[in-house]
Amino acid sequence: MKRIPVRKKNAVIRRTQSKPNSGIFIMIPTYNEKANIGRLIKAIEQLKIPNLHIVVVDDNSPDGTGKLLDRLAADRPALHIVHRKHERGRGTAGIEGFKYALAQGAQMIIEMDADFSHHPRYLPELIRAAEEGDVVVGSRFVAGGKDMDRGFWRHTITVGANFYIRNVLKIANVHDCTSGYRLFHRRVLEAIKLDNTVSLGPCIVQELLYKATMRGFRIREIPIIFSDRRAGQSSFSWRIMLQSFLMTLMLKFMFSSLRRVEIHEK
Ligand SMILES: Nc1nc2c(ncn2[C@@H]2O[C@H](COP(=O)(O)OP(=O)(O)OP(=O)(O)O)[C@@H](O)[C@H]2O)c(=O)[nH]1
Ligand SMILES: [Mg+2]
Repeated sequence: MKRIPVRKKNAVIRRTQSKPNSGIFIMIPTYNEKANIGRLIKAIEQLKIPNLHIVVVDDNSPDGTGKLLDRLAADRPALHIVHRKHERGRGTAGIEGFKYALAQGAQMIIEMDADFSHHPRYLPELIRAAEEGDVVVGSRFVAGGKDMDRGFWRHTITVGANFYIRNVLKIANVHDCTSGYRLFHRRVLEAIKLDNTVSLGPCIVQELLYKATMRGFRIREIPIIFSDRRAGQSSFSWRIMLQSFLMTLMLKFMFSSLRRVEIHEK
């Protein structure tokens, strides 16, 4: 299958010349994940999930993740790479990946991190649970889930952040609001209007969850054991934490008037 580079603003997208399909897309944002991403892609392939595509959005990682991805994609028609040359940020990268998957005709889109904190062994269960929910969250804080190996401070920050977000944004029915391991049905991402998102960084996780609940979509949680990144440098910083804290207030301020409408089928 011939690969054509498509230029879109600052992004160079490599995609296959195939008709849009109706499968499942896994969207993985990467920044300096050379030590993880190849192994993750192979681990996902071993699950042999039918009609599965992977789209990786790389922000010109200095460690050469992008070049590695191009090599991997050369003989994998179901692996799509979006290279962003000048933009940076977990938030906007994720949105770019979602938009790419929607344009390809994806019916379900799963987002996950590249560093094995989100283990691929949970993918089949996420997909199964999608029969009962519009969004399925891989959750550390339901029975059977766990936040493992993360050290006292990271764990405490995660628990505190969840308490804060659940209460400020009033999404008490979701136990793990900061989990970026999730499945969305296509209809959810279409309703959320991805072009109107405001989060640049990791706060995008809360923003999409908040907007999905405000629009009445059904959220399901399945337990996952989250472990610390397998390789590479942690990107956590106090600045990111403060940004997320303030962004949560801003989300409340900006979007609390979104109507809670029941738009899911059933
Ligand atoms: N494209 C893109 N991906 C990013 C960016 N920042 C982080 N990511 C990716 O987003 C996912 C989550 O980021 P992580 O660095 O794992 O964040 P974290 O889990 O809170 O913290 P650590 O695992 O301790 O680093 C990973 O796959 C990252 O490679 C970015 O600026 N651009
Ligand atoms: Mg991580």
